[in-house]
Amino acid sequence: MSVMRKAIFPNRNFKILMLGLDNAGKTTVLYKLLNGSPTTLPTMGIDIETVQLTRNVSFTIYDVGRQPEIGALWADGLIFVIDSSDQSLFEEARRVLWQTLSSHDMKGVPVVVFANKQDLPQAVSPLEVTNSLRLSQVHHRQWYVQGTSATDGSGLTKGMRKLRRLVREFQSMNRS
Ligand SMILES: Nc1nc2c(ncn2[C@@H]2O[C@H](COP(=O)(O)OP(=O)(O)O)[C@@H](O)[C@H]2O)c(=O)[nH]1
Ligand SMILES: [Mg+2]
Repeated sequence: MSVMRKAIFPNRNFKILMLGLDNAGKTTVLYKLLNGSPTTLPTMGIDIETVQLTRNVSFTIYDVGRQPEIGALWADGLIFVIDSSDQSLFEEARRVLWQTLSSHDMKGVPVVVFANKQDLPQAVSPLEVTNSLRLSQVHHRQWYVQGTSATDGSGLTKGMRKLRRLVREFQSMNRS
């Protein structure tokens, strides 16, 4: 897994922001991504979590409600984690996602949604999550929805690779 991570983000510093409602699965995602890493985690799950995912990739997690000033939302890429098994929270999740995307610092920044907890029987499909978040109305940025199960790790590598690709495209567009 750590070799995999190096392959995903070589040669450059990236700041990835991971956002989502409390209980969506953010900390679990991070632990899974860090699994096998020589990095020792600092206190997790208490304050804002920032870790060095690889030498080049820093990962910052915000539970909603603990967000910093809007200017601190700058990132190269956004991961939005949603609990696909709890539809009662979809509207709140949508509000938070759209509010985040409206931040000036997030302008054009690609977003990959982790439609998490796909292992649960009551989970809705990534397509239904896409519709609930109204992603078809997101313009002027690349987005992608990846079904994940953070507890067993499925979908995480695929989602990270997709994010890597979108971030690179975004950066090459901005440079030219
Ligand atoms: N079944 C299932 N449970 C999950 C999954 N991801 C996270 N959880 C559980 O959901 C709860 C909240 O996860 P956590 O990572 O703390 O969420 P956070 O508040 O977003 O950091 C924990 O009990 C996790 O074990 C998943 O993919 N499937
Ligand atoms: Mg957490």
